[in-house]
Amino acid sequence: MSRLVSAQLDSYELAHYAVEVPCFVCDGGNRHDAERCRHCYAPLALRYQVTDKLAKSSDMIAILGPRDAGKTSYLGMLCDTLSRQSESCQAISRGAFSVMLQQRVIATLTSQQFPPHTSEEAENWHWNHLSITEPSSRRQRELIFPDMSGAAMERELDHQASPITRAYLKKCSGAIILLDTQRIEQGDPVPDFFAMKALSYLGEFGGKRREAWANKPIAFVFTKSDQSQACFEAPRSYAETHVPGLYRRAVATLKRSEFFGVSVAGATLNLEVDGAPMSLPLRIEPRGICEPVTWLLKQLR
Ligand SMILES: Nc1nc2c(ncn2[C@@H]2O[C@H](COP(=O)(O)OP(=O)(O)OP(=O)(O)O)[C@@H](O)[C@H]2O)c(=O)[nH]1
Ligand SMILES: [Mg+2]
Repeated sequence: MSRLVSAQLDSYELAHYAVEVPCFVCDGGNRHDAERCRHCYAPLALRYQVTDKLAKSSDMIAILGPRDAGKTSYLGMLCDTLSRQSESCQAISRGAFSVMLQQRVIATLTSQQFPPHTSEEAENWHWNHLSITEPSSRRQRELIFPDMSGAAMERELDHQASPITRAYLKKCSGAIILLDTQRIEQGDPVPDFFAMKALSYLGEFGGKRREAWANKPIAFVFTKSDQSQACFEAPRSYAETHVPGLYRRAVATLKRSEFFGVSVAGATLNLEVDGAPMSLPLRIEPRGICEPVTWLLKQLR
């Protein structure tokens, strides 16, 4: 019997590590086998998905809103509605990571709770990559957006410190800015101030005409509009009356903007648990969920 054994030489595998894979979001270099970008923590799979032969033209959308604005609830419901409906826009999630947000949000809502706060750590954020078909035009488009933490975003707007956030916002083709109707109804000026700060921040990105935010479409979405019938029925005049600072700025500086009312819950139960306010959805009754995205898609043509 021979004492010789044959061992496979795997050193050629190391050659892969000599070539960096650029992240789709921030263009930072990464190892080919990394799951998330080591700079901005976006899934590296996005890079492969937007360049494979299945890919159609893809746009990144910025989703901006302060903490508790209703981003996670809205985005989870949006992905779920788009993936189920057959008449208007239909969406297919690209990559298993794109189903996570939808799955988590629907699971918490069906257990009659709202989703927990999004972690401030970017490595825990859910990213969505949707391939959307509009049956009327049979056009296909891909939208990519993260569900970011409102607290992290508020910090970013106040300090404007992160080059990665700037790189991400520069690459976005449009934005959805969320305003909390419940807070507006309570006379709280935070939603108005946050949206005005976000517009000022975006306005600072100069560059070529196509890159300037004044020319990009921005949808202002009043979340929790189950709290005000007026907001749901006439969101533009609601904005003029209740968030006048933002309304004037949007009309004066943006070429393409629109206002929408959306809600995920039909009715909520507001409690106080250990001195902290808590809200539970009594009924899941999504309204106006797809309209902001349908409008954005039309603007992106
Ligand atoms: N009435 C009503 N309340 C809602 C609705 N959607 C969300 N909420 C309330 O808003 C809270 C925050 O919702 P989230 O979706 O977690 O908000 P968020 O913007 O993701 O918050 P952060 O992750 O902290 O940035 C929930 O806990 C609910 O109390 C809605 O459609 N109607
Ligand atoms: Mg959230």
